[in-house]
Amino acid sequence: MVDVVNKKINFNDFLLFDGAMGTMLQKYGIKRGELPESYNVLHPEIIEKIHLEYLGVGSDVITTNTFGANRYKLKNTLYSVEDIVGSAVRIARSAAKDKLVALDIGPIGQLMEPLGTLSFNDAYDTFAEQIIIGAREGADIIIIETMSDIYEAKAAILAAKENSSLPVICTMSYQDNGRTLTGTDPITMVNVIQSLGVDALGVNCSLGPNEMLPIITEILKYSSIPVIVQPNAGLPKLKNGEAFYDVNAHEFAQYAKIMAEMGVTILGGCCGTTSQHIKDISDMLKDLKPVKHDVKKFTAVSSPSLTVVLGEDIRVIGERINPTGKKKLKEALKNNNLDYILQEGINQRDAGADILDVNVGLPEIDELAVMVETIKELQSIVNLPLQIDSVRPDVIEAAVRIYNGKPLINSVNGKDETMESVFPIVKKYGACVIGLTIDEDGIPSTAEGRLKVAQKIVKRAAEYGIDKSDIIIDCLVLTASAQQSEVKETIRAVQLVKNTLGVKTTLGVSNVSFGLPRRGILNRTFLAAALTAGLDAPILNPLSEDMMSTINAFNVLWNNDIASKKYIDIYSTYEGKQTSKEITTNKDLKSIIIDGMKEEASKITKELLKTMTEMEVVNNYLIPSLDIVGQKYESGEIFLPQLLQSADTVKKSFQIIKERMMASTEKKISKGTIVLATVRGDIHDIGKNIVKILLENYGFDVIDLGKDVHEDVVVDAVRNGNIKLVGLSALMTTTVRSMGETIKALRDNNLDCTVLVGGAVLNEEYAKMIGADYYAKDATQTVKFARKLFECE
Ligand code: THG
Repeated sequence: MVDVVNKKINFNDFLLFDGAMGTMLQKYGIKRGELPESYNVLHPEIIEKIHLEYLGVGSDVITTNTFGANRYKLKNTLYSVEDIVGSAVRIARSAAKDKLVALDIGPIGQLMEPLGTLSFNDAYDTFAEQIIIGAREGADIIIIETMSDIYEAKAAILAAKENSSLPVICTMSYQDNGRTLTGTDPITMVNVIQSLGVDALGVNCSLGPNEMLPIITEILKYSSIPVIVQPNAGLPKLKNGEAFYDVNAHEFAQYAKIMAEMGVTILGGCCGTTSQHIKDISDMLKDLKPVKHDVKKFTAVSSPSLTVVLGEDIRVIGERINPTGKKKLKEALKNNNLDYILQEGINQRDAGADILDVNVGLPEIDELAVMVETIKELQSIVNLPLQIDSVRPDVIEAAVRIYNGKPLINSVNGKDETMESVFPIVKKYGACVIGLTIDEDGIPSTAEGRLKVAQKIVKRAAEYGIDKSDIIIDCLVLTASAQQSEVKETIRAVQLVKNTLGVKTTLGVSNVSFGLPRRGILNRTFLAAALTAGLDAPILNPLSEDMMSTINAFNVLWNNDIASKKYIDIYSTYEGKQTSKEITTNKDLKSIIIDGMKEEASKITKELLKTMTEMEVVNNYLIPSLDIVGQKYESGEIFLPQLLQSADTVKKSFQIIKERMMASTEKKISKGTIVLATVRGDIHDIGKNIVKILLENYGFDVIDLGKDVHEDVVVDAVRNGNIKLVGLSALMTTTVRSMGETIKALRDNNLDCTVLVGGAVLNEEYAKMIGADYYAKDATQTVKFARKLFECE
């Protein structure tokens, strides 16, 4: 019988994890290409020995050997998830005795939609399978680690919480620019992941302890739950074809001490760390007490790479994705014309909105399906946090579940029934929520009455475990035409609620003017008054110049815009803005590509081909737009998701162009053919796949040999295709050597091709050493190089 007692874990004290599994397995002779997880079945005694070694030097928690034990990574192996996870947990469980076993959950190894093909639900099912087995076999903790996509992390956390009652820890891996691969920064990670109800969060892998310090500093500023750090033993170096890490145990423990003094309470090691590293930390911790880090609660919503904090600046919530009074939008919703909605989102973003309200409630459509579709599409195009606006709890839940980030729910109110149905969703999915000051008795006519409702909402929310920092109160704007005497009561209420409850506030500003002429005049005047009362996040039409300029002016007059800098920037050379309608209809292919509007791209490309040749479209539109996107990516203005979205949009144009060319002449559009392969022994092909997408969208033909490719296969492909450029990738420290062997095979066969290499553990120096011609540090570099090579021919 397995011991399935759920141990109490004391997160108030230090908790010491173990170090690397892979590094220890190498010590015990694992070979390149061997699946580390297969050792659970083939050599359980070695896995047990490693666990015992870590326990022997003071680990409180050992981590199961299940990093890659998911159905995708095990697909073409002899092993099932059941075998690998089941045996791993049983080995750890019996080794651990009264110490803790953490079920290790690593990334699936596929790109999530819309970057790749893995859907949110598939990711969830994949994780759920691992978690159910792990929990059944007696794991004490679930550790979701090395996540670089926060969407995948969310799927894993939901799977853990819905399929077990175990504590959940989640760590993400950062690049040296302080963000994860898909662009998440520390505040966003904390805001999203902490809200999903994990027990601890932090950083692991990719970086050494020194490089992690600035990221840890940021995380500690925002996290009100325990923070965990598991660094690599430095940055990878290469010697004799193998990667190694050179921060020794003593030095590693010194860093761990610094981290503990900063407020980190859970420590351990990732790649390159051994039992010696853990021993030194264990010894070091004996003289230390956990340090409480002070965290100020904050109110913020997040997209995957942008967190909007309320209260620091006036934050604009764009109201335009709402069919009320909008004939065209109603039509678009009925005809399932998502492009129209996406364009509304883009226009509002470009006009300066910080958050977008999304309301698709029309009686004649399937609101739930349309909402989910709209959220999916919108979040792939517009990098702003979204506000989910519906009166139906089922619609709200479906939307916040698939939302990538921390959303704002619009709304709950003081009615018992509404609170009972919406608060559980707010809590479970870690959202912010707008609380309307209305209840069973209607909208109180006085400010004091509305405060009472707001107090009731905050109190009831607390019973569900929702902090008031996640509540934004809306004191409700009445229309001047119908309830003139109560308009100023709303302004008074904003002030009263803010001062009494200390919550952030919002108002649907444009409500004030319904039924009166020249609504803009009333809207902007009311807005100014509400801002002086302390309104934090007005819901308004950002395309209205009057509204946005009122906010800019307010920020000068209220001393928010220091030295009027922003105001002067905007207005010193200002010559009036285009109106919204012009923005919408004059879209050219370049901005469509930069915005990533896939469907529009096909349409406009067809238009352009009426007056231009195929190559003119490619050279005047497609390539220059991709260049702009590439520059934005390099400068950190956009991140991988946006880069790939634009690349995909170009693909749509290319399809049209290719079809056209096939139909007309024999002319080839291909700019050259490139062979890509992930080298022998390595099954991590995300990097190679990203490169492939980009190359294809620049007009190159790609022969993708796949992953774990033997050097002979590469040689054959290059010879048969008379290939001039080969791209090789390897991610693992154990497989970079295959890269050298592949290059050697190409050279030995006298093939006249240029070889470009890339991968996480590589660098310029090593690339030279193994005889590669070029090292590409990311996908855009590969494209740059390919263009140079082929355009010079
Ligand atoms: N509080 C909260 N949410 C809200 C409101 C609120 N959501 C809805 C609404 N009020 C805020 N949103 C809008 C959206 C559109 C308009 C007003 C408020 C509007 N539409 C024009 C009309 O109806 O004539 C059409 C404008 C156009 O075509 O551009 O005015 O108070 N929490």
